[in-house]
Amino acid sequence: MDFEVDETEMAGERPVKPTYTLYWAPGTASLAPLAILEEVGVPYALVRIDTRAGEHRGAAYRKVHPYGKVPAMLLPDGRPLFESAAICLHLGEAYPQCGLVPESRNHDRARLYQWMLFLAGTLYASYHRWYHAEQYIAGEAEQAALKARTEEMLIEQWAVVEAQSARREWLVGNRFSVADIYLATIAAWHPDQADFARRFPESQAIAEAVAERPAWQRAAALHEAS
Ligand SMILES: N[C@@H](CCC(=O)N[C@@H](CS)C(=O)NCC(=O)O)C(=O)O
Repeated sequence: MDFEVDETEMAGERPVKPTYTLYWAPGTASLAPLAILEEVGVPYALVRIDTRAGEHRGAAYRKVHPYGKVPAMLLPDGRPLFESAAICLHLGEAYPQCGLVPESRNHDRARLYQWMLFLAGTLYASYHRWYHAEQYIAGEAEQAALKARTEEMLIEQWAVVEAQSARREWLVGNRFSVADIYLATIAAWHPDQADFARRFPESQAIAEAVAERPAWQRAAALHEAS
């Protein structure tokens, strides 16, 4: 099975050949690397993966993502990279002039890794369990119980982020970074957005600040239009 590569110039007016290829699907964490590509302003191509049709499980896609998940990315040299947080961190580090990651010798860089892994490994995993309880346990009652417990865990986990963001404009070192983009991506998955805003006003403020950025808006428009 071959994928249709959309070489539409997504990065503004630059008439250049794409260097990155992002494999994406609506409603997934591909929004985060897409927003970062837009922030950085490098040319890229998009390949939409039809997860409903099971395209992500096919042999062709598994050459890009061996575990068959979205997102994944081909780097300019053609090598694949998967795990949304790794893609975000790599893009941020590849363009230090854009300031999306703190300097490598700065302690804030360590904090950035901490929050990216917490968001991706802990919160993302909880949302996955909440939305796809059937992948974790059989039986309707068991799934309902798992979801209820996961909702409690989500509250506990966001409280950790919230305590860190209190009185700070951004999550890491008081400057915008890939962690804020990742936070906004994950926060949008919360099943009750009003409750989220009420419980976690600082995290909500970060998500809203990210949503004001033109790069985010271009990326979100693509995700939402699909
Ligand atoms: N840890 C991975 C998780 C990727 C993941 O679970 N992606 C979901 C979409 S949010 C997916 O591909 N689901 C399709 C499936 O599992 O069938 C990442 O951050 O990239």
